[in-house]
Amino acid sequence: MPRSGALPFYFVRKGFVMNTWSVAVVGATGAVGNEMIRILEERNFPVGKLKLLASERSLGKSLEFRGKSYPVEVLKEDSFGGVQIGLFSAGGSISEKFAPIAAQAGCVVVDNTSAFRMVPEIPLVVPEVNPEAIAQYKNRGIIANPNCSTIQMMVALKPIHDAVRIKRIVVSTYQAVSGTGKKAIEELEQQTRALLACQEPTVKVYPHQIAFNCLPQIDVFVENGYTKEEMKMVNETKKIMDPSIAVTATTVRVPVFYSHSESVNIETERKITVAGVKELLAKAPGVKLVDDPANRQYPLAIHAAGKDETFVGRIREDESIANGINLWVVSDNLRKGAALNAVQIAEILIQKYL
Ligand code: NAP
Ligand code: 3JM
Repeated sequence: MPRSGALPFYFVRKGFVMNTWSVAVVGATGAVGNEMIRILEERNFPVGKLKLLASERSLGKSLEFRGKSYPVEVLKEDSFGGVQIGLFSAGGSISEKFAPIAAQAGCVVVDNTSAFRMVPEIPLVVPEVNPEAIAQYKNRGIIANPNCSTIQMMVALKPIHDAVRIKRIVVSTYQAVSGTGKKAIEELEQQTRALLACQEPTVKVYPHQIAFNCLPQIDVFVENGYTKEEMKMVNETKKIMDPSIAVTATTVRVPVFYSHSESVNIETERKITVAGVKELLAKAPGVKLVDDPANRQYPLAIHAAGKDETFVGRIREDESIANGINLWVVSDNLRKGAALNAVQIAEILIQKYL
């Protein structure tokens, strides 16, 4: 039952009763918001009323959902009356201000930003890993969606951790520009065109040119010399999977449009063979094993783009230590890394809790 007393709307269709929900997408015109709308449609989420919210810049725009056009409305403090589920992806400061306002109005917020991820009483959820944490939505009316790079790593590592306990993770990421949003997608395209036409590229979104380059900086630097993105991977992994796991990360932006790739090295308490890891991952929820080096088959960003699974391959024993494994993990950062994970959380929420 929704906390607000805002009752779900029941309607009868072709002889059976269906329960629908009033949903708001905050940041609907953005890269994540757009994917959110597509995934709600694809998965046939029981949307009754749909409210699309963005900034004044989007006033007058409309977006399609199930063949119908919906106007984009300006996000305001009174936007959440009667809304039961809010899918937020308009940036951290917007979530900090508006998620508590929405929760107060009785809307359960699934927040895609880093604003609430490390707040102890707010659950941080990857449905394949810790779906039981969703029950804690009651604490503040907010559920946090992890960072994209953390999500795909958790999906791949959870079965291994359950089997042989992971002690330490060393991860390096190769992250797509779509993780930064629609302006960054345009910037990579424009810089690539400019450079191929022997013109000066314009550098606006990133601190340096991203086309034909790799930037070892994602988000801002913090006091310990790491970036905030790197520390998100460290802290979120501990909160989602196990606080005793040691994690160190290097996060790199690469000139790829969609899908983040990761080189992941793990040290485990008990020995596991490559065959053992493959056996576990072949049946792991949300994972697709692509590991056939003889035929040059391994996960690729261009193949993962537009897909729901987390692709894992290049599984090798780390011969430099007793119990070590290397893996290559690739997933669509806007889907499993953001919108799909949020919609999966909302699905569990309505099936089990509301
Ligand atoms: P984007 O393409 O730049 O889109 C930003 C969205 O936020 C747009 O809809 C924009 O509306 C809206 N917005 C900006 N300022 C606003 C305001 N003052 N009031 C209302 N709406 C406002 O960015 P994105 O890639 O979709 O990412 C958005 C956020 O999602 C990020 O900042 C991040 O916190 C989060 N994110 C999370 C993950 C994850 O891994 N979970 C991944 C990517 C992003 P206009 O079009 O009107 O400007
Ligand atoms: C702000 O690829 C990326 O840059 C990560 C996605 C992202 C995030 C996030 O989810 O951690 C982009 C911009 C954030 C944030 O901190 O909310």
